[in-house]
Amino acid sequence: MFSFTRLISLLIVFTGTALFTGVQANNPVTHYQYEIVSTRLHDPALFTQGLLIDNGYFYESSGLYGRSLLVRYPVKPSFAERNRQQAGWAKAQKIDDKYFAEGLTLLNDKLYLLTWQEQALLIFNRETFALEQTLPYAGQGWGLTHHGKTLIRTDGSDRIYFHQQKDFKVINSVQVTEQGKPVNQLNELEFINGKIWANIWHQPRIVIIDPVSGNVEGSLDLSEIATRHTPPGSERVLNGIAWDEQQQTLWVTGKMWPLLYQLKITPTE
Ligand code: DDQ
Ligand code: CA
Repeated sequence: MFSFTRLISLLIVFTGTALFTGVQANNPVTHYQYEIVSTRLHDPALFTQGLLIDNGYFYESSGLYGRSLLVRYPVKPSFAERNRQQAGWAKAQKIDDKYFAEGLTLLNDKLYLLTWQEQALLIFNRETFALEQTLPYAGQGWGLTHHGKTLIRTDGSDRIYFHQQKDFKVINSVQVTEQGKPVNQLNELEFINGKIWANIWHQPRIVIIDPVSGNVEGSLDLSEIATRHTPPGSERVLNGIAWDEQQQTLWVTGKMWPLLYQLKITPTE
């Protein structure tokens, strides 16, 4: 016999599930718009992987086997650089040929650099760029940023991994979904005001992710800028997001792009 209480509990379970999936599917995505505040020359030799700003300087990692690099250059170009109309580096460090450099972040006085398939995290002195430590990890390395002492990594999938700083052990991970659907190929990252901003490989778009739920809360369409620099089918894709804390603007570039763009971001009405 079907008891009344059993019927009621089934009803509660069903409505609960329906409500839950309903909420997931309706999670609204805020669309952001941008205004180009300025541009800066970017060395088109750089196969941009990681990008960040600290104390008036860009720090950038450049990929590919046999030519990976770590570079630093001022956000405001020098007079000489402007005059010669070509981008220059203030400091550069060649990465060992066996590595394909990927995501980059700066925490305290160390630069943390991921490698694509080599399962090695390289830790450099921020001033001298001397390699100080190498730590192992499992899986691929794509994007890297941090929040406090927690390092945040992508691996080209729909997951974001949280690592503790001292030994790079994974402490947590979250799946990224947009209106309930997984978002794959997450690449370069930037932690801005409590949210994770990520660009997606081969897409001219940045998503804004809640680090706790993995839910995509915002989206920034950069196709107008990307089409200027990405020929169809090429690897010269949008990659590189850096937050300018002083100016409250977002800098973006791409692999082998000749420019960096400084953007003022606002939600669309
Ligand atoms: N990843 O950075 C997305 C993880 C890997 C990119 C690999 C692209 C290699 C293509 C080589 C093209 C040479 C210009
Ligand atoms: Ca970044």
